[in-house]
Amino acid sequence: MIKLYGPPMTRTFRVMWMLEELGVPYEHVSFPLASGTHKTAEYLALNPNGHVPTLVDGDLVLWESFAINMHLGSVHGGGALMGATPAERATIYKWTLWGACEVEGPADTAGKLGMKISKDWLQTRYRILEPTLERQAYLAGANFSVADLNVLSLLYRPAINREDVAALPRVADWVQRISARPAFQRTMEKRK
Ligand SMILES: N[C@@H](CCC(=O)N[C@@H](CS)C(=O)NCC(=O)O)C(=O)O
Repeated sequence: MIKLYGPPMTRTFRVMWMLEELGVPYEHVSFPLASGTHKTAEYLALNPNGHVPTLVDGDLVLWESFAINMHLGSVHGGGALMGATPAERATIYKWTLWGACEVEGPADTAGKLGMKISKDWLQTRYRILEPTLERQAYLAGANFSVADLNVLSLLYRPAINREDVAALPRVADWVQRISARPAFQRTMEKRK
């Protein structure tokens, strides 16, 4: 059985949500970060970064939450969440890397330097989503995909305030539609 390490209030949340969307059973090894479990030799053997989440799927040990989600989307649920065509799959990579490189990375670095990211900065980033969501219902096309899950999960990081996208109509509507998904709601319950 798949094993997922990490507490729900971290990026582990997005992997829990992905597993819930796919209906894949898993063993959840949760611990408070304050326990330092993710810095023990045993854990570092799985993930030398000493970060969460880590996923163990048979012989495969994976870290990097977005990579984990793309792996899960490729091997489970008939690949339905990883795009129907090579172009959709490439678009999923695009949005996922955009989330990591253009939003989460800079926001985390700012936090580590004791800087608070501004509403303007966040809006500039999220405004990028508007034209795509004007043309189509979801980031990679007509259907919900890993791209939506990965990018929306950014808005559930404590450093990023969801209210900041309220002025972007298409993004706000997309947030509302996706947050209403039963798998998302079930995962939020587990986060409490
Ligand atoms: N890029 C990595 C970042 C992982 C990461 O920084 N996780 C945080 C929790 S959200 C963590 O492990 N923090 C504890 C620490 O750095 O000691 C990913 O997406 O998985």
